[in-house]
Amino acid sequence: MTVSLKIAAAVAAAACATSAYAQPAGVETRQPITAYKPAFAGQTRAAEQKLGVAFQTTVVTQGLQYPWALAFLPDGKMLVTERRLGQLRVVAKDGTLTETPVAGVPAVFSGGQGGLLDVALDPNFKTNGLVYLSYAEPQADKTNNTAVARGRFVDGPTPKLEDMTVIYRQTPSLASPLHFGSRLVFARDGKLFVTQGERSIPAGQKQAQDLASGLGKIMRINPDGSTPKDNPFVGKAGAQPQIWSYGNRNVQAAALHPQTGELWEVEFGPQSGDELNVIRKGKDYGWPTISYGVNYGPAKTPITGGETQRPGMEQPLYYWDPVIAPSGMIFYTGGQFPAWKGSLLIAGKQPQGLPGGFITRLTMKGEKVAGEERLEIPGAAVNLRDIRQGPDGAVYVLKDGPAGQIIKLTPKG
Ligand SMILES: [Ca+2]
Repeated sequence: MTVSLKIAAAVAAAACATSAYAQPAGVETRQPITAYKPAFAGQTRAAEQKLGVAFQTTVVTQGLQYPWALAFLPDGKMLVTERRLGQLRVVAKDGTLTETPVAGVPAVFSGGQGGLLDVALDPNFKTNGLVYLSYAEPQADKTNNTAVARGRFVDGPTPKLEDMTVIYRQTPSLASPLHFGSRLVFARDGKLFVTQGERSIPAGQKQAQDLASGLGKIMRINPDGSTPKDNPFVGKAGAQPQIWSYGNRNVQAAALHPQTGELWEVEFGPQSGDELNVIRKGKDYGWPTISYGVNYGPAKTPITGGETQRPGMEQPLYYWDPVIAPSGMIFYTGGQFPAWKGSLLIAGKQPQGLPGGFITRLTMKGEKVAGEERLEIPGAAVNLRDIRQGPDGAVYVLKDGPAGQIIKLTPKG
């Protein structure tokens, strides 16, 4: 080791010693925003695990406006939501965009984080043609809420959704342009999970702990919108029966675990405190009572009482401080990247001041994060909004913004 390297190592060690806790050599080089201590070893800043998988990126489609979600049709085509325009687009396998957007999509509230959000196919799509959309729904009194509608997809030069029906509406509606969630994930038993937000404003935030409110909850419904009888709060006086979990902040990333079939999610924290959670029946995920984040702004004021743990409230499996802006996740199970098999891939964004979007890759050992890696997506200097595994085993990401793209990752060489 040269003298200069020794000095650099000593300086790095000194920097570590002054931070809130001993940091392993993780991928995160920024200082933590908070001084909070993790509840257990490895809950944040796991060791970096560079698998060194070489991949190339190909732009499949450009000319999308603020794309937010992607679903693969059985024939290899793709459905993509354009959030702000409230449009659903059909993209051919070769990337060609059907010029006419899909007709029959419900009207959306498109301010702030609103618009047309997730798109999901019915598990029996091949026989029933049903497509589900989540979106920010405008109300006549200027309030809005997350909603889910479904209809039968008919493809062609002028594609359409027939018999569109709203199957779920979050209540109460609030006048807020923020925190709509949402992802739509079908469980193996055919039930539909709807992830949501708490609408961000104080009036909504506190309702995340209130079972009489639909804000800050993950819902579980039947595909026709009715309530499964085995939901945890069915029959509990005053509780909304669709609730599966509560105390969730704003969930824009969710996927089923390929082995256990359980719902996993990554939710946005405030200023730091993005979380990875396994979502279990009737559990309280703590927001806004406990959090590893602080309020926005240089004062970093605590959320509620500045607590990170409380009995009866779930700890995240993992958290990020500072944030990674998680919006979309998959467990990779494909054949194109054998080294990534079983990894959790999370779409995100570089922190302010740094160029490029990135995918956070986590190696899981059961419910422990055993290693973290960041995969840079060149040229995507805005949020990556969704990530999906294609039928070909390639990884597809959506680049957000007015010049949105579908970008495909395949092995290099
Ligand atoms: Ca939490």
